[in-house]
Amino acid sequence: MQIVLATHNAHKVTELGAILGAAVEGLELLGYDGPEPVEDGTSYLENALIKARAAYAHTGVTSMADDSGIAVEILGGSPGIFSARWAGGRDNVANRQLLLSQLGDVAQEHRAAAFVCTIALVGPDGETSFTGIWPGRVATEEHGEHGFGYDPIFIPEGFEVTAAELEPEVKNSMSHRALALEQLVSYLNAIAE
Ligand code: ITT
Repeated sequence: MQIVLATHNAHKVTELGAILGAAVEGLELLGYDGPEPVEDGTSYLENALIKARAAYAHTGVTSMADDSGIAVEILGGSPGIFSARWAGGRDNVANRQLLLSQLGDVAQEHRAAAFVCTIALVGPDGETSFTGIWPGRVATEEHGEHGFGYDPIFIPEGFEVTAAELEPEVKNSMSHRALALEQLVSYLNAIAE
């Protein structure tokens, strides 16, 4: 079954491919020349559906989109769906620095956060979606070189290092993205039977 991965984020393409154990192709590689959807939804699900519907409408191929972010408890769930542009642009370094400064010297026990990933699948059989949540806390400073986005300031539950200090295989075995994708794979296997 061919599935278009409706994302321009190369890190998502790499992680989804590694989790699936298969080569997956994002929009760039496919030479996508369709319209860019406006992500103006009010939830991860709405935004994931906006991206997957746009890719399916243009390509006619079953399309999968990932909308994700980091939700910080003491900030009422922010940045949440605004994670990509938290500092105004699409600058990961600025996003991380802003979040660290917003938390300041808040104590460890009040720095709870979670990565959230909703994957939407849109195709001729309709629409479905799956969500994965990876709990942890926000670090006080950046550590690690792996991963992307907020990984250098996210300490997953059960660890004392950031997600960016974990080997990619470790992150990909337990992340919000892995949890959402596992459900999607089970769904695809079930409907293929
Ligand atoms: P597409 O919309 O093209 O898929 P995007 O990067 O704009 O790419 P989102 O709108 O879903 O994707 O924004 C996701 C934000 O959450 C962005 O700031 C990421 O850096 C961050 N994020 C998502 N998953 C992450 C992960 O596994 N590790 C670190 N940061 C992550």
